[in-house]
Amino acid sequence: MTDLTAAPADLMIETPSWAYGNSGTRFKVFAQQGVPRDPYEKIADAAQVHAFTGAAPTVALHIPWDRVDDYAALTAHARSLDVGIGAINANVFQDDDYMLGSVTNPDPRVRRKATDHLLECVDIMDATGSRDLKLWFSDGTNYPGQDDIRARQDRLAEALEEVYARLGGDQRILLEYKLFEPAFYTMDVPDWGTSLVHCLALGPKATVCVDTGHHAPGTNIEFIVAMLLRAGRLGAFDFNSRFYADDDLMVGAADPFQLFRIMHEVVRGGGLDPATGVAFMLDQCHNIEPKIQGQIRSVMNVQEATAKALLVDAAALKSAQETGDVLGANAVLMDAYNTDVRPLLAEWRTAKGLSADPIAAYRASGYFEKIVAERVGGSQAGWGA
Ligand code: PSV
Ligand code: MN
Ligand code: MN
Repeated sequence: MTDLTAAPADLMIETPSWAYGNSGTRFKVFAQQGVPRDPYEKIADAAQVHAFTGAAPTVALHIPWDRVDDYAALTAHARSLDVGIGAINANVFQDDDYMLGSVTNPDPRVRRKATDHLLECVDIMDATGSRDLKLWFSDGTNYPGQDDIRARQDRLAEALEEVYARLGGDQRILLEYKLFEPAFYTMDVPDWGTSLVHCLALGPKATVCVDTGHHAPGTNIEFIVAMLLRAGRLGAFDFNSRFYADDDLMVGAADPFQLFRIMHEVVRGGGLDPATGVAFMLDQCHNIEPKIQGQIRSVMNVQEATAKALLVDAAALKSAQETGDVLGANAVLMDAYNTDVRPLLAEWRTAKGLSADPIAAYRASGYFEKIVAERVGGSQAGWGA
């Protein structure tokens, strides 16, 4: 059996700057107390998640939501709080110019503007030391015939090629896909197949980002994970959970068994080895729950699913599979899933000098009361829906 005391602990999870700001739906963005007023304060909140979990050492930025004048100063601020800047997420979906698309827009002027923004994001990666450029395009069409489906793919490929050529030595593109929303007829990158085709054409520094909320209901996400790991192109996860669509709820809240199955394939495919290059990120909004605690809970949920996946008796599973023991093989997985790993994770935390109960420790720390007193007029995450 795997050494449970080491591995889930080594899994590092990136938190998103936008999770700390106010968020909501198209109906209402609820203002919470103490939310950050700028990227510096978002990073300070992310540092709290790391301080109490020991497992969230980086924070992803979204540009322009997190645009600042001096990225070296922002990076130094993060360092001073014992965290680093993670992926740079490019936002080419909020300008009026992008109504008919960004890099796939029929208008070359808009395409130029969008590609320039992606290039600016690589400049920011240079300044912050970030490895990953995360690209999600809201581009698509609402009506049959609205635009040429194939020409849009050509425009997308052209923009990606230009950005890929600009990447530095160890920098990567993470190309995220999404089935629908905001476009309802076609999305230009609707699924992992489309993302993979573009990544393969670009080269080894282009990999797929699997956002767990971006599939049709019932999609077997662990199968996608297995395929991408096999192809060496699983670059990242955007973890969240969903009941219906892109709900962006806390990962492991809606379907912890699915998260376990995903992490089982990650373990099976060597995805916990940092050399495989899989980045584990959260992409969530905490519309009604306290945000820092929501992030801490999410990190713990990923750790629990990972610990259970590491408990799978690989030798017993292989033997059952090879002998056609259907029920035996399934039992191996279910035994691991049904194990309560919380005491083991509590032990691991204590051994690392962390509190066995990160949420209780955070609540007792007084940080929330401090930010409520200090921060007046916190800002929206940038993401109203
Ligand atoms: C789009 O739905 C998405 O998943 C992308 O990752 C965006 O960057 C993010 O959400 C914004 O919340
Ligand atoms: Mn996402
Ligand atoms: Mn999403």
